[in-house]
Amino acid sequence: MSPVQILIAAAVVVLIVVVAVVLRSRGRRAVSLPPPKQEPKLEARTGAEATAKTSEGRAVAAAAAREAATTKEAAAKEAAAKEVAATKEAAAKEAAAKEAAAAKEAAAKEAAAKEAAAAKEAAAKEAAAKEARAEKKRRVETVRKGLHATRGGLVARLSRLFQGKKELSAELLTSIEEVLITSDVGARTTERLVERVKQGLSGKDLSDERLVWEFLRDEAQAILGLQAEVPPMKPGEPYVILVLGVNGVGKTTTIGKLASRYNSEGKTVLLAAADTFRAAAVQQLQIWGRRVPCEVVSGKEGADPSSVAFAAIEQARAAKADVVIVDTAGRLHTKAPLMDELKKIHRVVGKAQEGAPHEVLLVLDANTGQNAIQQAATFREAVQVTGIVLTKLDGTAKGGVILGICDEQKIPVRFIGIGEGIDDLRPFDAELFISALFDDVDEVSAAA
Ligand SMILES: Nc1nc2c(ncn2[C@@H]2O[C@H](COP(=O)(O)OP(=O)(O)OP(=O)(O)O)[C@@H](O)[C@H]2O)c(=O)[nH]1
Ligand SMILES: [Mg+2]
Repeated sequence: MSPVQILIAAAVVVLIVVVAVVLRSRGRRAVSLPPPKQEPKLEARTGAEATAKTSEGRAVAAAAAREAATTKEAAAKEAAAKEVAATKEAAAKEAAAKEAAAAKEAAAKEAAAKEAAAAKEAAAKEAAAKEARAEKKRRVETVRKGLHATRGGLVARLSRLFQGKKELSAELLTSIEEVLITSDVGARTTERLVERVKQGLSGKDLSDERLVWEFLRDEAQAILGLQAEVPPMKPGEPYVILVLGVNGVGKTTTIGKLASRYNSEGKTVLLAAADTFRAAAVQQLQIWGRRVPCEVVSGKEGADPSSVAFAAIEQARAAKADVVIVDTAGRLHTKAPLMDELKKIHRVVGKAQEGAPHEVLLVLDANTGQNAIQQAATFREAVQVTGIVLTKLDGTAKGGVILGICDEQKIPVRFIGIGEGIDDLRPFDAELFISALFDDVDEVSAAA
């Protein structure tokens, strides 16, 4: 063999050996490894890879899908939550709106109800005020009728004086003084009033008559505005009124009218006939007792007037009567025994009932003018007079005396008598009296 052949042969041997070694090593690896997979063909391998890739992709896709699903779910959840929240919010809003609307409606209803109530109240008030005005007008009219003569006298004369006057002259002042004096206003009160007129109206334009009447009204109001202090009535205790006054002024008549007033207020009244000097006096009171009607307690003719008053109060206490009115004799007040007797009655009445007499009313006849002022002075020296009853104002032009009595004696007027009828006694109301006397002066001046 040629060296070349030898070389080739050697190379072949080496190759065989190498191949054998390689094969062996592969065979050994095949033992430790899982049965060798048959080397797939290229297309198969590519499929597997693709499969592997696909499963990976699927996993990824699945993951992605899962993620997507999760995201979707989350989104859905979020959306649902949002929707729920939105629904909730909408519901809340709707509820709030409903509530607000209901509240508004309720408020509107309440406001309307309030308004209606206020309107009703206002209407009721207005109606009451109207009625009160009408009632006041009626009362003023009644008193005005009663004061007809005084308006025709004092007021008409004053009115005539002021008519056409531009200023207050000395001559006008003298005329005013004369009218006041002759209307029984009283000397001292006249003097004071003229002085006030001088101060108040000097330098003023008197052609505006309203000014003059307003001034006179105010002055009269200041004099008559004394308030009577009347103690309150206590249930179960008789309220005792002692009635004084000279002969014929109207005591018994006033007592009858007063009893009727209290009776119509639902009070039980008892009259004490303590004028025991005349049988006719007792009978006159009994007639009133039947008219009212109320009980009359009397004693024997000539009995002690104090004992009759005492017995009447005892009877009233036993019978739980509300009011006892004591009639007294009216003999001339200038006789000392009468005043002593009145003091005694006053004392005894106080013993019969604590705090009695609750009122001591002095009855004065407006017709007696100046004399009435004098009577007031005399009676109040004997007993504490708490109020005046000025009677027969309906028949006199001298009603101006009321100014003198209040101004000089400082005793408040409690009632006025404006007629003989049972209803012709009015509680004295200064404002109403002044209105009845001075208002609508044109009427009196036209009538004068
Ligand atoms: N016009 C009018 N007459 C009245 C008024 N008050 C009383 N009289 C009348 O005056 C008269 C006398 O009244 P009386 O009540 O008897 O007087 P009195 O004070 O009791 O008299 P004596 O008991 O005698 O002291 C009677 O005719 C009454 O009708 C009144 O306000 N106006
Ligand atoms: Mg009498």
